[in-house]
Amino acid sequence: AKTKKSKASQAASTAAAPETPKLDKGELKAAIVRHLHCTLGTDENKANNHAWWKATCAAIQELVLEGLRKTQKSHYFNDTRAVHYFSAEFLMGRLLSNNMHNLNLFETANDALTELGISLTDVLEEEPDMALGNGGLGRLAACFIDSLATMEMPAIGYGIHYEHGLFRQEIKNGAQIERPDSWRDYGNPWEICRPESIQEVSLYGYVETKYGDNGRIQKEWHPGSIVKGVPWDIPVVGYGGKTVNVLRLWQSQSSGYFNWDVFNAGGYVDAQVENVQAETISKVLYPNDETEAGKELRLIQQYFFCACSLKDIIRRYKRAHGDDWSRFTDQVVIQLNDTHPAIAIPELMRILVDRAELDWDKAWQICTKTFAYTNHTLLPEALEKWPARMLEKILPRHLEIIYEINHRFMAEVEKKWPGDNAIKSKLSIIEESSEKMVRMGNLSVIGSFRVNGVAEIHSMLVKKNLFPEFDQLWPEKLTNVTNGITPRRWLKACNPALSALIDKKIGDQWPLNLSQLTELAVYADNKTFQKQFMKVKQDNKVALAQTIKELTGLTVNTDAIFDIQIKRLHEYKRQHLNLLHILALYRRLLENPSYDMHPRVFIFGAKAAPGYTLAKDIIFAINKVAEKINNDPRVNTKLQVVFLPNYRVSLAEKMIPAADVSEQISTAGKEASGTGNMKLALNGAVTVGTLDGANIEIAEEVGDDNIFIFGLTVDEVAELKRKGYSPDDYYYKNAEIKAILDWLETDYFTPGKPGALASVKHSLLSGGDPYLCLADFDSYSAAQEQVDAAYRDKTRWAKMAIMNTAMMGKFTSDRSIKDYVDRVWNLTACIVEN
Ligand code: T68
Repeated sequence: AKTKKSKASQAASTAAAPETPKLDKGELKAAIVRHLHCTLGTDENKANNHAWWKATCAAIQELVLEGLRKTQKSHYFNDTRAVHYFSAEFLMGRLLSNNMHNLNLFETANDALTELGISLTDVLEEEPDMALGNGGLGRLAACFIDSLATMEMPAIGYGIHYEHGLFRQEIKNGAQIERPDSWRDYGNPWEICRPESIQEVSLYGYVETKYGDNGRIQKEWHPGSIVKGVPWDIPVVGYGGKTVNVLRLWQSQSSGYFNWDVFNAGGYVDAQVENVQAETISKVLYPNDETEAGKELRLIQQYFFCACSLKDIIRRYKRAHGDDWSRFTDQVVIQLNDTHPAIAIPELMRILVDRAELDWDKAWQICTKTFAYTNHTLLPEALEKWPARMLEKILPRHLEIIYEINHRFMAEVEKKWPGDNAIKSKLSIIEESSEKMVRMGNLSVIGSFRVNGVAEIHSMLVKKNLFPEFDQLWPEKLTNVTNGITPRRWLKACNPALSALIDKKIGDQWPLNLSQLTELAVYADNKTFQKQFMKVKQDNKVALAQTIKELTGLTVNTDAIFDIQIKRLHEYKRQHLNLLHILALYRRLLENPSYDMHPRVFIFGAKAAPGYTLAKDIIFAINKVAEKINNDPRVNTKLQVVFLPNYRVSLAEKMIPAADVSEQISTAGKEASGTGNMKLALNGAVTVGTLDGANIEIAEEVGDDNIFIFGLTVDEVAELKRKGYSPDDYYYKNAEIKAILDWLETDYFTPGKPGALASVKHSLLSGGDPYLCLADFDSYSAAQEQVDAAYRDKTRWAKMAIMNTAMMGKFTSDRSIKDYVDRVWNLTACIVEN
């Protein structure tokens, strides 16, 4: 195996090791009991696990808030430059276990609760996930703010305080049902309301053009409605507990400009309508990942949190620098997590030009030194565009500003490519289709000083296919920052047994310097270490089997290969390719009962966007096939299929440590990066994957012997599409594919209901198989045979698993943050004294 170390993987965090805990067991016990009494009004005899959870959170929060106060004081006195991470999503998961780990209080808390007769594990299970995000993009934001605090960087996350996060998924008769998520119903012990920092946001109305004394044209926006933004702060504790940053989430509220006319006419109830409308803004997270719904409320959500956040930033800046804007870009950098917060660009221009009365060029200079933009997708259906008419109605002044930005930019394009109208129409922020549209991607590139993709290949494709002319115009602007994950949550906290084993071998500093894991590589062939490593994996599998039993009633074989695919359900992620292979195995076993394979349990977790019919059909198909196979005694000793409902961060934490195989099988060129691939490999799962996103960089790190790569490459995909891809060719030429697809149309899996799974088949034939499942099927199936052979060689497999853990150093989010700090944000750490 390669032992090459990438430059990036040598990134060392600036943070120091966690110190001795700030509380001993006795003090923590006393604090928990005190909160049980004085915060919750109950006592040790009456308290249930939920009360114990709240009391424990409150005890921990005391220390968190002390750290927060010191951090804010330190940032204030040092007048630090800070990054402001704007994201419509933060997928935080649970906070208690994480905060205890980062404060080095986990063991102490465990002992304290044990002495009180309470199980910490049970207490942790009481915490609802903070699921304010859809998937990878939202979880990336959560990992990044963890790393920023750990590395003692002045940073603040800005987002939306959704009342309902991503829906809770139930499976009824095999189908996905969406239920509302109510994560705050019984209170959230972590968040702090800051009424002193409420902001007001304008919407609708019209723009008045006036002439100032100097003859200058002045624009005044007369809003039609005003809403309040109430900030809720969630402390973000760095590992070691020194820096505690905040995640500030805005909740919308009626501005209280009561509709008195209606009220006086006796319409007390009707007058509340306005309140309801205002409060709707932060009611619910849109559950669509990778598609743009174009809904008015979504645009209002985006503007709402950007406007609140900018006001908040400017208020803080003015407190230190008054009306002198000359230092703004020294103090403030704003990272746009995809285009969702792109409306912040014209909003800052509006503030600078209309309010601060800076001239346009000066304002634009400030703006383009403030923003940087991360692109997370190349899928055309995910690139945000807003109808100009919608913008005009909601944000009339912003539309004017966007036109002005575009007008000036078009002049630049004319200089570079004189007379080239094709390039102009491609680069324009305005798309002149039947309905005029505003392209938020173009706006983001034009308004930012740096633009990054999230894995090497993705950034290359951003330059080559998505924004090639922008790259020619500004060769320095487009760059790459490969994603990462926090090893604190995704190894130390979620896999305590493996963490303890690693500590014993290489010491306990790896959570801060993940490259140290390479020191495990020398033990990859060591029989004793292999045994210890695989024993941990086995125990984790037994624990997951227990969870599977509780959630589905199914007893799985823990000697089988645990083969896991966990991610949002999407055609491009190809859960249905996995399903086709499962069907192939099923057929082979039926045709040949002695078909030679190691027992395997295929485990899925996935939510489908509620309006994405085919994605829901694929979930239904997986569940129906699972039901049939699991109840078929002819095969179920070798083959089992599990669909775990309601996949989310806390469930991922239970599944990932138990995985033998990690399925990363997107069509090459479609998955920007992936981050689940990193989490699974870090926990010793071996990847079956395409040359897509970060899989490529994972393969570089672990070496070809420790990963199963299959399928068409990006270039081969392009070539096949260019030549004209016809799935029928594969259907008619490959008897196994034909048999499987035809099987799906019978009533074999849905007795009495033939055709219930037909949509999956049709998407792959008449539907054109847009993601090339059939083209990649044979290669995938061959890779799976190699997996089977490798697993049966126990020594070989143990070595592969160890090498995966050992070589994941590059993928710590600390390294990603270091890349952003060096190449985009230009920040310096601010050491917070204890
Ligand atoms: C993901 N994107 C990428 N989008 O798919 C994944 N989209 O490859 C990458 O690793 C990850 O971002 C982090 O960079 C998403 O998760 C969304 O969730 C989303 C949500 C709303 C609208 C569009």
